[in-house]
Formats: sequence, C-alpha cells, structure tokens
Amino acid sequence: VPRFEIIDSTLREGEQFANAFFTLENKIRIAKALDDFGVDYIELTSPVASDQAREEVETICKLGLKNSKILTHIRCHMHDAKIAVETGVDGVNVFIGTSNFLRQHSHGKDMSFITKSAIEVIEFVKSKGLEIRFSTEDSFRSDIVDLLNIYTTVDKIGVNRIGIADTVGGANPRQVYELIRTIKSSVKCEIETHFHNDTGCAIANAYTALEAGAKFIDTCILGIGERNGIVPLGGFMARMVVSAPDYVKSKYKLNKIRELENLIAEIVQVNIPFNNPITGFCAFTHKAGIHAKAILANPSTYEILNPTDFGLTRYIHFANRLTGWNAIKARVEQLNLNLTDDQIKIVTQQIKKMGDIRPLGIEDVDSIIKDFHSKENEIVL
Ligand code: HCA
Ligand code: CU
Repeated sequence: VPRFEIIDSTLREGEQFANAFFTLENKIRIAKALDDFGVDYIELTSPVASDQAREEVETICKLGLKNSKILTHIRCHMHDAKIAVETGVDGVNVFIGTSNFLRQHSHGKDMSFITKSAIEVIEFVKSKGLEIRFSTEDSFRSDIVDLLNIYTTVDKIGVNRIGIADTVGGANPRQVYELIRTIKSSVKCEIETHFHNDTGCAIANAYTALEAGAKFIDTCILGIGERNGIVPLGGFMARMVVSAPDYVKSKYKLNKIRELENLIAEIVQVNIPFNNPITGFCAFTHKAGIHAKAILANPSTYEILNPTDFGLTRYIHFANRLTGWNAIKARVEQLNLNLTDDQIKIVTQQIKKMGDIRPLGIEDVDSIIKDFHSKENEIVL
C-alpha cells in the first residue's frame, strides 16, 4: 500500500449529514482538531452555498493550520470557481455528475458540454496558482469510455488529482480495484477516491483503491455525510494502522481519535456506535474465559489493534458465566486479596453458577470473592 493521504470532508460532506448544523465556532473547533490529528487536507463547503458559508471558508483559511491544507468543493462552473479562488484556499475540488442518472435527472448536460466546462474551470484555477482536482460524481454508474475520455483530457491540462466517487455507495471492492486500475494506467496525475457506505463497503473500498494505485482517500469523522455517510476516519485508521503501522503512527496522532469522535458526536447529537472500530465501548473488551486467559498472557493473541496506540486500555470482562479462573485471579489481585489457585477455581465455579441465573455486575463478582475470602480466612483462623 502506497503512502496515502487523507482528505477529510467532515466540514463539507459531513455537513450533508441529516443532523449536522455547524456554527462558525464549531467549524473552527473541528478544523483545528483535524489539523492537530494531522489530516493532510480539510475540504470545506462551497463558498457559493450561502453568505455564511463563504465567511466560514475565509475564516478557516486564516487560521494558519499547521498540517492540513484547505480545499473547497465546488460545482464545475466558472461562477463558482471565480468565487472559490478569492477565499484563500490552497486548492479547489471540482465535481460534476457523469452517469446517465445525473446527466438526465440532475444537471441535464452532455459529455461535450461537461468536457468544455471542465477545461475552462481547470485552466482558470491553475492560472491562479491553486491545486485543482476534477471528479466525476457517480463514477461507478458512468460509461467507462466517457470516464477515460474526460480523465485523460483533464490529465493533459495538468490537474493535480482526479476524483473517483461512489456517490450511491453501491460499488464493491473488486469493482473498485478494476476501475481504478484501468484509470490509473491512462493518467499521470494522482487519484482521489470518495466512497459512500450504503452497502457497508466504504472502508474496504478505500483500502482496495489504495491497492489499485489511488493515493487520496476522502473521510469524515464518524463517517457522517449524505444518507449513512462515507468512509469513517477512525475506522479507516484502524484498517491502515494494521497495514502500514510505521507510516500511520508517525504521521497521524492516533490518540486524538476518541476526542475527535466525541467532539462530532456531541455537535451532531449522535452516540458513538457500540461496535465502532477503536472507540466503540466494547472494542477492547474481552469476555470468554479462553480469550481472557490468553489476553492476560499476551494481548496480541486476541487483538489485532493495540489499545495503547490510541491512548485507550483493554478491559477483561469477568462478571459473566463464560468467565474462567485466570480472569478471576486477575480480579482477585486487583482487589488485593490473597487466594491460592485452588481457591480461585472454587470461587470461579460459584461465580459461573450465579451467572447462569442472572446477568452479573462487577459488584456481584466482587462480593462473591470477598465473602469467599473472609469465610476461607475464618476457617484458617
Ligand atoms: C454529492 C457529491 C459527492 C462528491 C464527491 C466528489 C459525491 O453527491 O453530494 O467530489 O468526489 O458523493 O458524489 O459528495
Ligand atoms: Cu459524497
């Protein structure tokens, strides 16, 4: 997998999430947090969207962020381009729909019109010394001949990146690999990708895109976006830290993921899913006795991710009927009590019996252990 870069779109695609309403103050907080984490680019809503949107772009450009370049996302129109280049951004992400669906039901333009506007907009943005990316919306339902024609044309004019978008979230990894391979072999410029998550393939598609030769991946914090959103930044980091540990750990501050997600969860009023990679409440909880025993001996036995890489800790769930004596022994030690292994095996049986009858809390287990401990000590005395 090559040296990939992240284009975070929480402040553009993420604004299309049903619950999102970002005040200027919150946009600034999010931009600073993304910069601190180390994303390579931050994509902002088009300055043409509203007066306030334009002010936001201008304000964020003036923050002087250290790690992240600023992009804004505009339609393939000269009108939008002229406003965008005046805002202070480092680059412009241009997009236009190329599938039959979008050409017929959205903007109504044919491929020759699209090509003409693309050339005009790209040459204009380049003449201002800014980075330019040209993307086709709904790439996976577009005609491959149309795609190759438009991408090779914009490549010749000298775009920095072309974008490939799975706008409806229907692509699977094999389709991604094939399309990106085909396009990669026809252009010199870098490839950016944008995957929606309607069918749950967004992270897998992003990973496969890198394997096929793409370099830039669009993400959003918690994956928020239109409908059920796009590639989640945290989940994508989980994937990539396994595939390219040194690169990922040296480039991105992984221990900021939880803070980033909490910030967004609070602002858009959602809970972090229980099964979220890295930050789901049980992402590092080990339950079955067999697992607990092995984790206590060597955590890698049942962990592909190391919680300490993210500033988190693992948890061994011992208050249940699947528990084993190794997990209970660890709890006995935490409680600072002295029991022999044979005694621990007996008390473990008591705990498992109780766990057959009802769900157990930590306090239940602790009081079973403490009762057992004091009774054993009475007998000794
Ligand atoms: C949308 C546009 C977009 C753009 C992606 C891109 C998409 O439909 O809201 O610029 O590459 O998903 O196609 O987010
Ligand atoms: Cu999108």
